[in-house]
Amino acid sequence: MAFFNKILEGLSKTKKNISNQLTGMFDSFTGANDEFFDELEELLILADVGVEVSTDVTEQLRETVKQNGLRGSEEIRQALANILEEVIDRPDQKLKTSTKPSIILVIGVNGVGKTTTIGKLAMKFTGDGKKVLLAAGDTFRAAAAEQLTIWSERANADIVKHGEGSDPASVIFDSISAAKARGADIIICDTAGRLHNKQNLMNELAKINRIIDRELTDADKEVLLVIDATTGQNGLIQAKEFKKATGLTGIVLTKLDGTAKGGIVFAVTKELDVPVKFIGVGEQADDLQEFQAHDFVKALLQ
Ligand SMILES: Nc1nc2c(ncn2[C@@H]2O[C@H](COP(=O)(O)OP(=O)(O)OP(=O)(O)O)[C@@H](O)[C@H]2O)c(=O)[nH]1
Ligand SMILES: [Mg+2]
Repeated sequence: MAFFNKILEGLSKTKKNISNQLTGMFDSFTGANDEFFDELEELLILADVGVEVSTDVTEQLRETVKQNGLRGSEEIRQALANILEEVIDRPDQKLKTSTKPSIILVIGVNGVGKTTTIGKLAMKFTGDGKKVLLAAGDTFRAAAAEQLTIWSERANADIVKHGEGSDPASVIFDSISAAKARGADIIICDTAGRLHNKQNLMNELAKINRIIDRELTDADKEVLLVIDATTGQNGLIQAKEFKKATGLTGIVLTKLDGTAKGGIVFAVTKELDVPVKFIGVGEQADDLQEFQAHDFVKALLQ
């Protein structure tokens, strides 16, 4: 239940938007007519669900209502919940970290919450008794390694860092060697969100990715793209570029506590064809939650 309550709390802004409007819609429900479906579609689009997904969901609901002869607002609301859940429920939602070591590469544009997410993840893993090694792969920004060092101390994790301006790929290489030598369970790699230009960044990430594949061929590898939920559809455009450079295994959607448009969860899953694995609903260590489709939809529609 912790997840559910935390989501409810973290999503209070989102709830004010989608949830209250949906509730309002169902409260003043007079029948599943065109007006009802148009209003629903518009509401979903405004909540960042994305045009395509909003249209799809509305069409599916229309079909379900027709086929099953649904009439009451409660049964229609439940049908909508099922459809929404299906959009974001994926079998690959859980992080794969069973090999020793396994590796998590964390990428995304600057300021989205990569380093904070890494700190939170590190605390989760060390809390579970795992030996964690953090790789300070953001060598571009002066304070980046420092920020990661603070998290490493808090989480009781090892850290490998080089000087500012050094080659990030060599930090990752050294981190992998150190993890093997020290018997670490999980390596979590921080990366820069910004270099001199975007192509540089994409090339750098592709290089890091190749080193990981070469040095840890059989290891479980996660490439997590961090997206700031408050940037809405812009986040999606960035995501497509990152996906091209490295391939992605999952999304971490941060700052859901700061947006009234939680619908981005649906757009991200569908348009990138990648599961949301974690959501961030605040700045504290326990504000990173494993994503659970059922509870998320339940929280939205409550
Ligand atoms: N409200 C809220 N703030 C968050 C969340 N996740 C991260 N932040 C804040 O976002 C800011 C940026 O976080 P960082 O972790 O430094 O972001 P980054 O992606 O590493 O940034 P660069 O290193 O500059 O690329 C910090 O002030 C974090 O505390 C979240 O889920 N909710
Ligand atoms: Mg950072």
